[in-house]
Formats: sequence, structure tokens, C-alpha cells
Amino acid sequence: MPSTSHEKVEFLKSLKPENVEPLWTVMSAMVPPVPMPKAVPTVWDYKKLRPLLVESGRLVPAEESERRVLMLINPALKAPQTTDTLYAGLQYINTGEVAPAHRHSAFALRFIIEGEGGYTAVEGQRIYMNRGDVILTPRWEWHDHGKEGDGPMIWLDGLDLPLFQAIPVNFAEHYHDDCYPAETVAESNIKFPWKATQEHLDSVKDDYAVFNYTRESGAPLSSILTAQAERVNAGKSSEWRQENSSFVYHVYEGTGYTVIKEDNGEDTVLKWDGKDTFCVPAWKKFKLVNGGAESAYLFSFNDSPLLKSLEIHRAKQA
Ligand code: 1HN
Repeated sequence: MPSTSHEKVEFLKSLKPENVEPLWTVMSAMVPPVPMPKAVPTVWDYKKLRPLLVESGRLVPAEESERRVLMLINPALKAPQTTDTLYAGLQYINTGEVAPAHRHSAFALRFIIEGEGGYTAVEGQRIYMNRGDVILTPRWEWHDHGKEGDGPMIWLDGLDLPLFQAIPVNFAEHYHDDCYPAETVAESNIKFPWKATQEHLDSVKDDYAVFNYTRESGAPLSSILTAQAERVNAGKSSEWRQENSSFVYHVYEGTGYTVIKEDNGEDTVLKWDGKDTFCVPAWKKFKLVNGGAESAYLFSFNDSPLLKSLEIHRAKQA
């Protein structure tokens, strides 16, 4: 005989004081038939964000903001989530300012958007930044940023912060001085100049090319995050892609759109222009389309190293 609902309600009530809960009411949500990221596809429009960054530079003194950053927060999530697993922010520094030295367990990568005369000093190496460069901040290495010359410098930060919501072991140490002692270096194994990246992409005789950033050993950029650059020629598109890592994309240059095929069969279209940033949540089937007259170049970072080391990475040519 099936139990009456009154009995069931009483039964469920009796569980709470014993700190137990029924699995059968939540099991399908915990073990769904497909990956269920909470993030939604989103574009951050640089034309709208740049004036806000400039305003933050006017209103928020460097001394009051260890890092002057506008975080790119997914509308379906909370800080620090740009996607479920990735954090991105736009950092702004003015001439003469210093973002003081600290180090932390989280890994950071930076993609330089605009400006000249800015540097990041990482564990003693002062590295000047130019548009399109990728510069790494490995875990627990001292880093401070500074700006010489005229005008501001703006870059995209990518960090593995969302993971530390689930595993709250990230922490920071502050150096006793603004700057950790550093020497200027022209080249570094943690700097990937844009010129070399574009040369790799342009050496591929195809309308679409991809370049995987790696450390000298061939390993991904970090144990959690790594990055790619892609070229899509005018009027062309990438293949469809579907992966259970998520992606934060930044448009180095070009105009186009990303088509995301939703589970209900409908398409979400994210339109982008040079310097815009957008995200693709995990397991979304997507392709990049160049809608402009010139080649489009895009940078992106993702959490595939984390998923691969956990042996749960999935990718399919969708
Ligand atoms: C950080 O250290 C930087 O060093 C940027 O530039 C953004 C976001 C959260 C935590 C640490 C930086 C950050 C950050």
C-alpha cells in the first residue's frame, strides 16, 4: 500500500532534527542528464565599459583600491563568477600609479587591451605590457603593476577564483613595500607577445586557425586555466564546438558574432566588436562567425586543465 501523504509529510519532518535529507527528491537535479551550468551567455561591451573604467580612475584613488578592477559578473551568478568556473575583470591603471605587491594562491593571466608604458612585475621580473600580450602570474609569485608615460593602461584579468568558492583555501600575502624588487626583462617565459601569436595564426593557410598557449614544457598555462587565440577570416566561421569547460573570450580585433545552439533548438547570438568580452557557459554548442570585412582575432581562456586533471573533461566536434 502506498503511504498516505500525511504520513509522508510527518516522515520528512522527522528527518530534519537528525540532520538527514531524502536524496530521491533532489537526485535528478544533482545528477542531470546533461551538464547544467548556471551562467548565461553574455557580452560585455567595451564601448560602454571604457568610460566607466575612466570614471573609476577619477573617483577611486589607487591607494584606496589594491587593484582598480571592474569585475565582469555573469547576470545569472554572483561575484567572482563570469562563468560558473571562470573569473574575468577589466583592470585600469593611470600614469604614476602603482598597484602594490602581493601574492596569492590563485593563478592569474592578463590580456593587454590598450595603453603603453605599463608594466607588471612578477617575482622580480619587470615586464612591459603591449596590446595583445598575454602575461602570467603563477601561484604565490609576488606581483605589482605600474604605469609610466602618458595615458592609462587597460587589461583583461583572468583568474581561477570561482573554484575557491567551493575550496576556500585561496589566501594572499602583502609585501611590506609597494614594489617587490624587480629588474626589467625584454623577454620572459611568462610573457607571450601578440606578434608571435598572430604569426602562428597567420602561418596556417586556412580560413580558421587556433593557437594553444602553453608553457615551455608544452603544459597548459596553469593547473586550472589555459588559453587560446583564434583567427576567423572575413565572412567565415569556426567549426561548431562543445566542451564542458567554459570560456571567456576577448576580441583582439574584428567584428562578428557567436552562435550558441540552445537545448531547445533555438539560437542565442552574441554580437561582438573589437575589445568586447563575452562568455560561453560549459557544454554550450557554439561557433564564431566573422561578420566583418577583415580577419577577426580572438583570445580566450578556459578551465580545461582542471577538468582534464580530474578526468572529467569532455569535448566533441558538435
Ligand atoms: C589580483 O591579484 C589582480 O594582481 C587582479 O592584478 C584581479 C581579482 C581577485 C583577486 C586578486 C592583480 C584580482 C586579483
